[in-house]
Formats: sequence, C-alpha cells, structure tokens
Amino acid sequence: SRTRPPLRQTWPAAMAARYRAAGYWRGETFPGFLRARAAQHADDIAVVGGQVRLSYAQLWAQAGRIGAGLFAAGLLPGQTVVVQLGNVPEFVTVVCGLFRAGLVPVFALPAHRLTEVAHVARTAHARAYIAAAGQDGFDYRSLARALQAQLPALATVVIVGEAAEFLAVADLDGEVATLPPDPDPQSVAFLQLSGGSTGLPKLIPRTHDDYIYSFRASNEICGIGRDSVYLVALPAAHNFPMSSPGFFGALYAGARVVLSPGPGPDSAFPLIAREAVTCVGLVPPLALLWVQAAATTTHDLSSLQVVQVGGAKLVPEAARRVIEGLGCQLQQVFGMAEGLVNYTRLHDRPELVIGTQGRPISPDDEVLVVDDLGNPVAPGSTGHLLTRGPYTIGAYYNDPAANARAFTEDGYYRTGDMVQQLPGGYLVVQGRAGDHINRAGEKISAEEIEDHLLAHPGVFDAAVVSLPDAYLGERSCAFIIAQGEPTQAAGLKAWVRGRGLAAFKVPDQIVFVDAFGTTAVGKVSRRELRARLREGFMQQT
Ligand code: J2J
Repeated sequence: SRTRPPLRQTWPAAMAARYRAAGYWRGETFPGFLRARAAQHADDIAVVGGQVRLSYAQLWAQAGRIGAGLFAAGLLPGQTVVVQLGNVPEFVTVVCGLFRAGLVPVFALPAHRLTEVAHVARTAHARAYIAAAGQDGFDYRSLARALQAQLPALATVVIVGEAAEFLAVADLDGEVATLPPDPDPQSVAFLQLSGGSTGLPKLIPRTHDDYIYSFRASNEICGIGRDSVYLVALPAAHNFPMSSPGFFGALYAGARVVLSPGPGPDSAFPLIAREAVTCVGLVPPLALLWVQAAATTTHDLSSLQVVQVGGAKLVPEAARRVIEGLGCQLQQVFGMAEGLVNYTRLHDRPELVIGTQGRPISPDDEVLVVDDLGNPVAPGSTGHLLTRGPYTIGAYYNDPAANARAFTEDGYYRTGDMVQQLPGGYLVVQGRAGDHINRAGEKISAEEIEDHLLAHPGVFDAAVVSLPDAYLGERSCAFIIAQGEPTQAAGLKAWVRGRGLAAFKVPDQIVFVDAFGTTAVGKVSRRELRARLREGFMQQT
C-alpha cells in the first residue's frame, strides 16, 4: 500500500502505565540524554574510530549539523531512513543526527544486499538511504542505484565518503534552529531488524523509553560507568553491540566508545591495547578465534575486564576456554532485538557463568516456558520460551502475517528458542525450536553434542545439524573445524561414545571443514551447513 501504517509503540495502555509507574520508563529520549552528556562531559572523548576522536560536545554538534542538513535536503520529521554503515564514526553521528531531527533510522547490516535492503526499505516506506561509498570491497552506491530503481519513494541517498551523484554526509549542513523539539519518549525511535535466520528481516519498533531502559539497566549489570571503554567489535547496527550494554549504554554512561573496523583479533587487539578497552561483546565463533589469537599476541589485553559472549549458544567447554584464554571475566548474554536480554551477573558462581545464559534484566520481564500446546512445562524441563515485558515489543512493524505467528493473544513474544529455566530464573538455551535432532523419536540437542566434541583437544569448533534420513527420520551430522594434531572421524565418534552418552547421540556423520558459514553478524548458520551437505560437495566420513 502507498500510505505508511502508523509507527507506534506496541504495549497495551495498562502495561505502559505500569512500566512508567515502576520507574523503568522515565521519559528520557535519545536527543535528551545526548544533549545532557554534551553539557556534562563536553570535552570527554565519546567516540573513537579510524583517525577520528569525537568529544561529547563534538558528537552533539555533528548530530545537529547532519540532522539539519537532512532537513535542508528535503526530509521531514517522522520519516524513515535506512542506515547501512559499518563501524565508522559516522555510524554514530548519523544515527544521533537522525534522532535530533526526529527522523527514524531503520538499520541494515553491512552484509545485507539488495534483497534484504529493498525489503526493509519497502516495509518501512523509507524516504532516504545512508550508506558508505564502499566497505570490504563492496560498493554501496551501486546498491543505492538499484534500490532507487525499485523504490521511487527512496528520494534521497547520502553517502559516507566519495558520494558520486549523491549527497555526501560530510557536506550536509543546515540551520540547527530548524530542528524540532525533543520527541515523545513513548514514540518509536528506530526500527531494528530481527536476527531471525529464516526469511527476510522483520522490523522491530523500539521506543525511546523502552530502549533507554534496556541499556540503562544493562550498564548496571555489566559494570559500565564513566571510566569504561567499550569496544564495538561486531557490526554496530546489531542489537547486541548497540544496547547490551552496547555503544548506546556506553554513551549514556558518559564512557568512551571505540569502533573496531572488523571483528577479528587483527583489528581489535591493537585497539584494545591503545585505548585500554574494558568491555567487549562477541559471538561464540569469534570468541574462540580471539582465544586462539590471545595465546600468541604481542598486544597488551590486560585492560579487558569483561568479555561478553552472546548471540548464539556458548557451550560450557567453550565458556571455559574463553575464561582461561582471555583471562578476564566472562559474561554470557542471551538477547534478542525484539527485546528480552538475559545476563549472567558479574558476581555469579562459576557454574552459572559457564553453564547458563543468564537471567532477565528486569524484575518485570515475564518468562513462560511451555510445551508444544502452550501449556507450562514442569519446572526445569525444556520448552518454548515466551516473553513479554518493559522492553519487549508486542508486534513487528507492518507485518500482520508475522505477528499472527510470533505473538500470543496475551502479547507474549514467541522467541522460537527452547530453554530450561533453573531456580533463580536462570535460563539454559537448548537450541532453536527447529534445531533439535529427532532421531527415530530420540531428541538430541545439537548444543549438548557440540559441548562434548569441544572437550576434545583436536576440535577448534563444532556445529551439529540434522539431516533427513530414510530410516531414522533424521540423523545427526557434526561439522568440525580441527586444530592441532590431526584427528579422524572414527576417533571423534569414539571420544563422544567414551563420554558416557546414549549411543543415539554419537554423531552419525562427521565432516571436517575449514570454516562455518555464518550469518550477517557472525553466528554459525546451521541452515547453510545443511544446505552444503545437501549439495554434497564435501568429503563425508
Ligand atoms: C543461545 N542463543 C542465543 C545465547 C542470542 C544481546 C545478545 C544477543 C542478541 C541477539 C541481542 C543467545 N545463547 N547467548 O539482540 O541484545 C539467539 C536466540 C535469540 C536470537 C536473537 C542482544 N543469544 N541467541 O543475538 O535478534 O535464538 O539478537 O532468539 O540477532 O539469537 O537474535 P538477535
């Protein structure tokens, strides 16, 4: 349709009133807190990226220039703007500029291409697209041209770097007096993307009030204060490095944000040493890579206090490797762009830090663990995780079909995750609903087997998936990235058998690979591994 559905918060009025009364929603806004920090800590460094170091006052001024420049270019408050930028300082100045102008960012990951970005821009009725000229060998200006050919409403393109026929972010300018007053705290601040590994991204409307609550509370849980230095190693547009506590949490605290151009040790380690980074968030495959590199690095990593790992399951064996290999505190983070975020607490017992994915941020995060029919399971049993609360959406934006599937009538979000809830509310993720292997009726948790495989010294990383099987219904296949002394498939099967498990859990197949396919944020893509097997080009044992 040509008219854009209204952008509004998705909580029933009574719940919203409760969250305000409880002090979760405090009426703060992005422009409001950014202005306050610019006044309080004007000369403190807010953002470091490439050769650029921006103070809080400079960040505020740049945001004003960019916001006013976008008005001068014809945009109007309330319009949506797709932002597809990597970990460059302009990511922060542009997004803060959009907030100052009352424009609504819609995030895309740098790895997204025409199909995803066009879908996102169309669903959001976006009027503008802001991207880098190029990154990692890809020219986003050609993507901009292809988008404009498909989407006539996408009138404005603004480029970081060499802009060709488009506007350049560096040239944006306008009168800050044209900027609107601060927005309604309950209005939608931006549209975040669902991390779902199936289908196209869905749009998640996050409000000033709810999102600021999530990172304000995260700061406390993660120990972020004005002296912290937070490294953005994952793509900045992803919800984890954005809000858990992420660079927004760091800016809220008046801390310093350091942007790493890439997630690997080559980019990140020199920055950790130079900027004395204290906290960083990683996905599990990346954390294992960092552990490996830390063993031989010449860079001083001793400033690191907290390494957070989340986005996918960190099995206990991998958690132990991270703690030993990086020599700092591990914090597990189980979150989702739709809302709910769980953390292990910094003073939790080692069993909890190693063996669980933490507990919710808020006392008002409601968690249900239910069976296939929607009935609560016995305490401690595995079931589907449903949740609602003060920073979890009740609907996607402009997607009635997805909403009918993803939310219950009572407004709970169906996360698609299988979890166990332990006393104290700690959650253990047992996989995605579809990722369990159902081998002739015996249910196998991929994560459980991966954990046993990772305990083998010859295994750098493991990913277990199910495959269709004519006799068993499904059988299991373990993909292995090896390390050290060469290992044979038969030896690994014997190893798993020797760990005292039911025989049906021993992988039916083992495939050695050099790397796993990953999603746009670096999570292992089980879907891609299955597809690779189906294509059958890999040597199988
Ligand atoms: C197992 N699965 C996990 C974990 C996420 C903080 C951290 C992560 C995200 C994120 C985020 C997991 N163990 N520790 O937004 O603020 C899987 C679950 C979940 C899905 C959400 C944050 N941490 N997952 O990863 O929206 O399946 O958010 O439902 O990208 O990732 O993905 P996404």
